[in-house]
Amino acid sequence: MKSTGTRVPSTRYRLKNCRICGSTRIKPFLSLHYMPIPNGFVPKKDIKKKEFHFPLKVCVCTDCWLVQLTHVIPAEIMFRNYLYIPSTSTTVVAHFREMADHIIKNFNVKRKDLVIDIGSNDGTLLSNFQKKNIPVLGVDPAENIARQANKNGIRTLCTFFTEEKAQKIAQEYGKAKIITATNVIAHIQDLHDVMKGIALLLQDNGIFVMEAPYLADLVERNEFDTIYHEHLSYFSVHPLEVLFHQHGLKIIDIQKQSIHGGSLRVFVAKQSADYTVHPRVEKFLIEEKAKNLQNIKTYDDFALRVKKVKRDLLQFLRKIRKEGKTIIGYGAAAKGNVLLNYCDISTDLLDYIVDSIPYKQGKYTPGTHIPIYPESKIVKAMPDYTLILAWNFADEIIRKNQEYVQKGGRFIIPVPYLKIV
Ligand code: DWN
Repeated sequence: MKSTGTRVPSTRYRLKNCRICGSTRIKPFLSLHYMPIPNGFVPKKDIKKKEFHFPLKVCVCTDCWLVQLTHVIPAEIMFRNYLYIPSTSTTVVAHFREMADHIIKNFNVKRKDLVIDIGSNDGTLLSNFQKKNIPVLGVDPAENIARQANKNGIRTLCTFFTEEKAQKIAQEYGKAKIITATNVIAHIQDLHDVMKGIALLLQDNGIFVMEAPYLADLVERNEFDTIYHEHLSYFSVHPLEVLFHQHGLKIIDIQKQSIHGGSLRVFVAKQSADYTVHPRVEKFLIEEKAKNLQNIKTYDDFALRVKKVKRDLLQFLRKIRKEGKTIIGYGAAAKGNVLLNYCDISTDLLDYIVDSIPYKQGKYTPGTHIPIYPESKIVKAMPDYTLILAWNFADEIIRKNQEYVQKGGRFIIPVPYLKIV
């Protein structure tokens, strides 16, 4: 059953003010209880070592309506040796190719322009600009991944992005025509420091392009397992507008993206820059009001649905287990670790998990200590059911496992509601 991690007192790391507007009117609405850090995979040799569990709770600021974590775990604990590699997914590789092509075409990026990616990971996004002879620079704090990116030929600084670091980059490399940040702004503790850095590093007609999971999708699709210690903020357009305006920036366009369970791609320029604001921006703001994202009842109702998702999943897993069925997990994702720990699912229900990332294979999941094997195990072992923990890649995973399906294997998708395929 669930490992008894060492609980860090809930008085530590507690948020006192909204991270965008500073308000103290922040209302908690969902607790996922105590949780290990989501990418804290455990090597076999450390399986008996102390594992710290931190409170995982979300609250909403009733002034700027930013949804955010109530406890902030220091970035040093989470990002110095990081195990998430985007290039393991063909979905993500294709997504980044389309993103780079869109930016180059729509903002007339030339071979003299510098493109900087904050949280550049293994350089997958930047490689698309570099292939077109556009100068690139990655910035990522994970030593293991920055080393890999440099080996891949993507110039990468191994550091957290801060205002001070942005000054140094501007002096050494010049100002950027494009700054990108995909699935990283939500991870940032001091949003104002990073925004100051972006504002000073951007050329006057430069564009900042950020992508982040969209709060409206998270709430509508019950994507509670995307709430984890890496993600400090859960963005909607309204609080982003509040944030950007504080730093002389403006949203000029927004695109909805299906990646990671539903994301926003937000295009930002300096308020002084000569870009018109696309009508889509106002449309998003109107839709958010219509979806009651600025109404506390929306979040209380979401919390009730999360409890139903947990109940339904556990009932089904226990039922088939009792019938003697074999069940495994697919995708040792950070979100998967949240679901497993919140639902208290361990080797009592899942025999093991398969995953494509070599860094994770041979390790155990944090908190629940389920062993992780290469994907090839699934067809050899032919478990009766496979719970897709990386449900944001369900199509890609099912597509690549047709032999398992044809031999009678069944997939379980846990969110937005329990589905057996
Ligand atoms: O914001 C973040 C999102 C974008 O990615 C980061 N904080 C961390 C990370 O979250 P995650 O760990 O939930 O990421 P993924 O990409 O949803 O996890 C997918 C997992 O599934 C990876 O460990 C790789 C694995 N996988 C697999 O085994 N076979 C993925 C695919 C597509 C596959 O075919």
